[in-house]
Amino acid sequence: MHDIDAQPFAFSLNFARTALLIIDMQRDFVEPGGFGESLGNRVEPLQSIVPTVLQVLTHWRKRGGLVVHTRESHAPDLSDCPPAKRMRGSPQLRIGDVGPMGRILVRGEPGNQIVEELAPVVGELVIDKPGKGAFYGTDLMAHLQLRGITQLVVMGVTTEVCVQSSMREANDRGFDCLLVEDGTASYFPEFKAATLAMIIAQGGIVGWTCLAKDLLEAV
Ligand code: TIU
Repeated sequence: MHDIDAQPFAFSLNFARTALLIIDMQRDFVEPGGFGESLGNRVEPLQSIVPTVLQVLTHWRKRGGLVVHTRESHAPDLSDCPPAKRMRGSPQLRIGDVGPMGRILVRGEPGNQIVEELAPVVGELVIDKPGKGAFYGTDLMAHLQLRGITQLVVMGVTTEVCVQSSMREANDRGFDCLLVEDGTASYFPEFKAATLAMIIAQGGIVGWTCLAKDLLEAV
C-alpha cells in the first residue's frame, strides 16, 4: 500500500488493484478545430495539462500498471447519439458534421484520436463512450472487474463534464477514485475549482484529489 498526500485525507493506494483512467484526451477537445472549440471554448487550458498527464502516464507504464484511455465518440451513423445531444444549442459544428479534423466526435476520424503525446500503446485499454460518463454504454465495468481493479487514479478533460460524470459513476459502482488536480482541466477555471471542492466535500463524497508530484513520489 502507498499512502498518498491527498484531500480530504490520505489515499491508501494498492497499485495492483488500481487503474489509471485517462478521460477523453482526444484532439476533439484539446486541439483547435475540434468539438470543444466549436462550442465556443478556448483550448489552451486543456493543452496545458498534457505534460503532467504524460509524466504520470510514463511513470504508470514503467511500473506496469493498467492504463485505460477513454474517447467520447459516436458511431458514423450517429445511432448512439441522441438527438437531444446533437441538436442542443448553436455550436459552429454539430456532432457528425465535417470539421478541420474530420467528422466531429465520430469514431475513426482524425479528431477522435487521443493526442499524439498520450497515444495509447499495446496492452492499454481504449474505451469508446457515447456519453459523458465512462461507464454509460461501455464495457468498462467488465474490464475492471476482470482485472480485480478497485481503485482508479483519474486524469483528463473536462473536469466538470466527463471527468466528474465518470468519477460519480465509478463511485456508485464501488471504486475509490483519486483525481489528479494538475492532470485535469476545464475550459472554465472556476468550474474546475468548484468540481475539485465538491468531490472532496463531506468527507470525500465522490473521492479524493492530489497533486501529480505527491502521487509520483508515493507510487
Ligand atoms: N464540453 C465539455 O466541457 N466537455 C465535453 O463535452 N466532453 C468531455 O468533457 N469529455
